[in-house]
Amino acid sequence: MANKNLGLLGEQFVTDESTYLNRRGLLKALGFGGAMAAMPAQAGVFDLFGGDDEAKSPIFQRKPLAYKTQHPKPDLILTPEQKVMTHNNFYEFGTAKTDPANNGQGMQVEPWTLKVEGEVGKPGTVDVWQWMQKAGLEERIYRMRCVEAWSMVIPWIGFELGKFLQQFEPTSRAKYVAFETLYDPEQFPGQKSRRLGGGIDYPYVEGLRMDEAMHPLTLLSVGLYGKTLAPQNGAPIRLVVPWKYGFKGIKSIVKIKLVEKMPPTTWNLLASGEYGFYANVNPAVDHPRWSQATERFIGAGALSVKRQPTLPFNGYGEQVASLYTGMDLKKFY
Ligand SMILES: Nc1nc2c(c(=O)[nH]1)N[C@H]1C(S)=C(S)[C@@H](COP(=O)(O)O)O[C@H]1N2
Ligand SMILES: [Mo]
Repeated sequence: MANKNLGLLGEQFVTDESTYLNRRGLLKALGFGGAMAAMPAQAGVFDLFGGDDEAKSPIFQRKPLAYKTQHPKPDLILTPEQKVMTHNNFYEFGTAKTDPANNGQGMQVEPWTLKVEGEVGKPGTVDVWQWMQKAGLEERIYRMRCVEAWSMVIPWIGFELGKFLQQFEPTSRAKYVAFETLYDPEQFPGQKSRRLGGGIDYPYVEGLRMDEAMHPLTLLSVGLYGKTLAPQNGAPIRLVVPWKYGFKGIKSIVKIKLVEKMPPTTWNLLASGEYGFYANVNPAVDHPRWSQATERFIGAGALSVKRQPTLPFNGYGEQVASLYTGMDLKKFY
């Protein structure tokens, strides 16, 4: 691991000297100056600055997509594509931020079938790559807030989950939607080893209440920055729920099941006192081990990594707060 990091950082320093010099200046200012020589082996220290740039340039071929752009465009500063693609959580590929980009490049994402079943009049199987052609894709620029208190702004491409689900004719008994990630230990080293996979019992599962699933902000994403998703971002299809913590955005989905009862969710199964089913972004409810009042926004260049206040519902309160009227959000975290 240390050797691999050394090599990658070496390469990066040669190709992008200005970034390196800036970063060194910043490190000095923060009191890391003397430790520079030891830095390359300590990816964790670089993680302070957004964990950017450590991963190898992706070899995975992303295809350009045709999509409608957003009008008006939200007034948000985008996280650079390179950072969206190299600072990831996808424990199936390992728990370090750069593991998904480094270990995901050989993932077989085509063809891909997505099953929709459960409380629906017309269960079905979707060929995701065919669906991409006819879905009427649109760009959605959303904030993303990870429960670990870092955030990004990502130009997703996708379609509304609600509109997608309608074609399967949900029954009146459908109260929740359960999602499942591919289970394939041959492709996911984290599913082979509990240590690499962060102690999660795979497959990764997630869920939404029916009204959350049908909300027009809720997206099934098949791309970002104009192209199809890379494995590390959840290729070929993943969920994006912008007012909830990032872990709700389950990646590489193979099954969607409409159900009557609240389905189990991976992080809640792992630590129910720390991660609830709802997981709405809420600066007023701290994680038991850290504050959720602020976040580290990952922007362009090491110097733009800045702390900013976290917004209720991640800034989407106007659109979604009404889904939770009368609910105690401290209890239903
Ligand atoms: N299957 C699966 N989906 C997952 C995760 C994961 O480990 N496995 N991590 C989640 C977390 S914690 C976050 S913050 C987002 C990160 O998405 P990104 O890497 O595309 O930014 O994916 C979520 N979806
Ligand atoms: Mo996360």
